[in-house]
Amino acid sequence: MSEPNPSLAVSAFLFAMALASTAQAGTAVVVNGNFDTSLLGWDLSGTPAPTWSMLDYQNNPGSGSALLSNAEAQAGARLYPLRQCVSLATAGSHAIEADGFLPAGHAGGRLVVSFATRAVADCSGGANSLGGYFVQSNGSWVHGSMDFVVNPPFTYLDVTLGIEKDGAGGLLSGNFDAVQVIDRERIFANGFEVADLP
Ligand SMILES: [Ca+2]
Repeated sequence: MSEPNPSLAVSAFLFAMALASTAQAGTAVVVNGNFDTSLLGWDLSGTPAPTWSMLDYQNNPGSGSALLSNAEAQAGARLYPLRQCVSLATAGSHAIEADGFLPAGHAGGRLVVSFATRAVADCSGGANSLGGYFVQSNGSWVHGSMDFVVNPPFTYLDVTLGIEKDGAGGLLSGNFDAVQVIDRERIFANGFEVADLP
């Protein structure tokens, strides 16, 4: 399914760097989930292809987002233009979060976050925990989150970001930003929650 990717080596490097920098921060590793300057680290597919956008979910001038498009002829079509296989450091309770934006007054449709835990490092093979959720937006950024459990050896998370269009024809485009996986076990272990109590 994947085509040869010249940025694979760079992605692997960034992945290793991200792993080193966030291993103790209570979050698992999504590479370039904030889309600061590009879509590096994500596998792209579909036509029109996803592109990088200057629009950031917090209006950060130093970051952007991923712009997904759906121009399918048939009604009710769902595409998954972005995918990433994430290696999770630990088992147990996690959450996958993302922020999404669709323009005000857009044709019917929504953004979609789907996930599955898998046992193989390239996210091939069967799934264990799986699920997903819609991000319904109409002119403002909307936050989405869903909990899931990692059961060894299914410690690789297959993350796909999609866009679903209700009508036939036309074009629906929307943005994803701030895609992250929260390691809830690690957060509890480090006492971050306790520190936040009054
Ligand atoms: Ca961003």
